[in-house]
Amino acid sequence: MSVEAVVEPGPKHNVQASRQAYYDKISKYHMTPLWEVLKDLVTPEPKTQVQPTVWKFADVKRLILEAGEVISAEEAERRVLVLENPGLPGKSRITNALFAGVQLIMPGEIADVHRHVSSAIRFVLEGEGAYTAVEGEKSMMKHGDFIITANWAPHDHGNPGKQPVMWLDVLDMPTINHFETSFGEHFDEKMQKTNHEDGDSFERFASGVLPDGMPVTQNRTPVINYPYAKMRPILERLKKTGDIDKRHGARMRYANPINGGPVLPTMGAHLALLPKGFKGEPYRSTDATIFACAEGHGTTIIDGKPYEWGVNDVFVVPSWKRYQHNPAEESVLFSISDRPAQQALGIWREGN
Ligand code: GTQ
Repeated sequence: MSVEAVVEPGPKHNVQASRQAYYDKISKYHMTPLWEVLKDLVTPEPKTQVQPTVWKFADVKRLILEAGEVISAEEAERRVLVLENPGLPGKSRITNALFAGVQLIMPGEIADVHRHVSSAIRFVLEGEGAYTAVEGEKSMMKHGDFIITANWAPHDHGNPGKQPVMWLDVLDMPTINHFETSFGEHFDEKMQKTNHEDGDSFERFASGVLPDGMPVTQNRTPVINYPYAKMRPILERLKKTGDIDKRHGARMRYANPINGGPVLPTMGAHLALLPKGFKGEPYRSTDATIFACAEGHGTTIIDGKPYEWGVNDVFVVPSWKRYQHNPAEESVLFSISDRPAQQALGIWREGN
C-alpha cells in the first residue's frame, strides 16, 4: 500500500468520482469543464503536430511517373501525389493551414478547367512544354516559375509538349475548409479560351507601371506567372551588392505589384539565394514554412536535427521550430507559408 493511499484514501477518490459524475451530467446538456482542457487551449508557446520532413525528388519523380501508368490526368481530374505530413496522417496537409502535392501531366494530356475558393500556387520542378491557363492567360511552365491561381480563378493545365512535366502545388484548402467556405465548380468546356498571350500579366502589371485607373485595393496579385528567368537575375543583383540577410540569404518576397502586399491573402512566398559558404543564423516564426530547392544542395538544421536537400526536394519547417540553412554550394530556395493570413489577423510572430 502506498503512503499516499494511507494518508488520503477516500477524499481524493471521492473528489475525482464526484467531479466525473458532474462532468457526465453536464455533458448531456452539451457542456464541458474548461478547467480540464485550458492548458491545451492556451499554451505558453505554439504546439504543433507538424513534423520536419523532406520529400526527395528522386522518390517523388519515380512514384508520380508510376501514377502516370495507373490513371490518366483526365480520369484523376488532377493527378497529384499529396505530400502528407507524417504528423498529420489522413489529413491531406503538409502544415495545419496548407496542402501540398506534386502534379504530373504527361505529353498530350489535359487537366480540365475548373475553379474553387481555394487559392493555388505552382512551383515548377521538372520538364518543359506544359502550360497552366489562368483567367484567359496561357502560361508555359519552366523550372522555377511561380504561378498563381487566385480564389475563384478558372484554371486548366495541358501538355502539348514531349516531356512529362511535374510541379509543386500548394493550396490553402485546409484553411478554406477550417472556415467551412469551400465552393468549387466545373465548366462545360474542357479548356479555357485564352485571350491573353503568354507573359501578358507580368509585362502589364510588374513593370513599374499600371493600367491607368486600376483600383489599388485588390488583395491578390494580377500577375499569373513570376518566371524564374526574370527572378534569378534579381537574386544575383542582391548578392553582388551584399544585400544578404544573415538568416535568409539574398531573399526577395513575391509581391502584388498593385499594393506591395503578398501575392495572395492566404499565402506568401519568397525566393532566396544562399551564397557559397553561407552559414545561416537561427530563425523561427509562427508560419510553418514549405521550402523547395530550385538550385544547389545543402542542409537545414530544424529543431536541432539536420535535413538534407537537393534540387527539387521539398521540405517543411513546423511553426516556431528554430532552423538554420547551411548550403553546400550556392543554392536557391523557394518558400511559401500562410504568413499573410497570420499577419492580417495580427497573430504572426518571429524570433531567433
Ligand atoms: O491544379 O487545380 O494539387 O484543384 C489540388 C487541387 C491541384 C489544380 C491540386 C486542385 C489542383
